[in-house]
Amino acid sequence: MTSLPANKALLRVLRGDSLQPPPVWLMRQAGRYLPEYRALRSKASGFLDFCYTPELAVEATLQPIRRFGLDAAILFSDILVVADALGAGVAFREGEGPVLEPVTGPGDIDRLDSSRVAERLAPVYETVRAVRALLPPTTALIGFAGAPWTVAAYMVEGRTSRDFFEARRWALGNPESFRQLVDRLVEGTVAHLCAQLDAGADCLQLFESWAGALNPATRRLWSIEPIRRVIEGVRRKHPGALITVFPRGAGVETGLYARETGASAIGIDTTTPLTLPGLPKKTVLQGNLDPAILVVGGDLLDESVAAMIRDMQGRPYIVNLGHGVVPETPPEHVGRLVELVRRNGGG
Ligand code: 1CP
Repeated sequence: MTSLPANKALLRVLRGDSLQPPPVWLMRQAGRYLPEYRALRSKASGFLDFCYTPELAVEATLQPIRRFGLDAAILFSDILVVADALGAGVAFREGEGPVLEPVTGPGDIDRLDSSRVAERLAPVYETVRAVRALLPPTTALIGFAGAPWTVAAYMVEGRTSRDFFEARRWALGNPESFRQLVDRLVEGTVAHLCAQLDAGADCLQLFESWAGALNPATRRLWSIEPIRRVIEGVRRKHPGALITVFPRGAGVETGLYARETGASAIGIDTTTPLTLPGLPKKTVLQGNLDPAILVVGGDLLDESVAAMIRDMQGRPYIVNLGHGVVPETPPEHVGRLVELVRRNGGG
């Protein structure tokens, strides 16, 4: 038996309730800052093998929940599994990050097959089902995917990049063929997200980590519009699906994602104030503690958490970082953050 969603603080807030204390989870809450993660990681050869081995991925998902009692678990996986399932040949190299067979033009798009994404990612859904069965009834399970632009940017570049120049050049110079790449990604992403909901994920997050690489015109065309289509596609099969969008680097245009994508909530990044003008009052917000503050800890952490909660009082709000937990983070500081949220938020 699954528990009633009403028991889960995160889902109540995603539906528009304002809760005291607010729910708290952290982007990249699983990972190298935890000694138990490093021990587990050494059991798989490649990072993707790790993601595709349910036994290991389940354990990585649960580690931060056991240690900190967060309000949500996020599936342990990566945004690039969709690129891998499309046939982009993804590998992760130690210390270098992801390496992909670059998609360099229309010819390469033809070999990307979006119709078999959910079939190829079956081990990921097995992980979702197993985590679902093991989580406490009050802990939500978040499924996720990269937004089409961010995943396309890695596929075109073939690796990470400071500014994703090749992807931008293609999107600007040959929008017709770039649209075909984005269309495949929209289809593959919808299939992947629906399969996670089918397997028992309570809600979803779309990571648009490279929204900041676009200009206002291309942001509308290649970020906002594809995200809108992904959300519409998911809700065609799962009406009312709760979907958070994290448009990192969208700056003053962050509010457009709230108004134009159909998102249930918006993740605010570290560089953008939670009180940004132009964010509709009823928008559910998530964020945005600087991950470096979580590394530093001490009074700075205490004061920053208190200030976020004070600023968001009376609004539907989810405590999180403004980007992922970094490996330098002392685990005790995460424990302290959770304690502060429960104490400040409750008082
Ligand atoms: O061996 C390792 O431990 C590798 C480090 C690692 C981890 C822990 C990578 C490689 N991915 C992950 C897991 C991961 N990635 C999760 C798991 C759940 C959790 O949050 O705990 C999630 C949600 C992601 C999402 C992800 N992957 C994003 C979006 C969020 C963000 O950070 O902006 C992106 C951009 C990636 C790509 C990626 N995965 C890994 C690396 C090194 C990179 C490249 C990052 C870059 O371009 O700088």
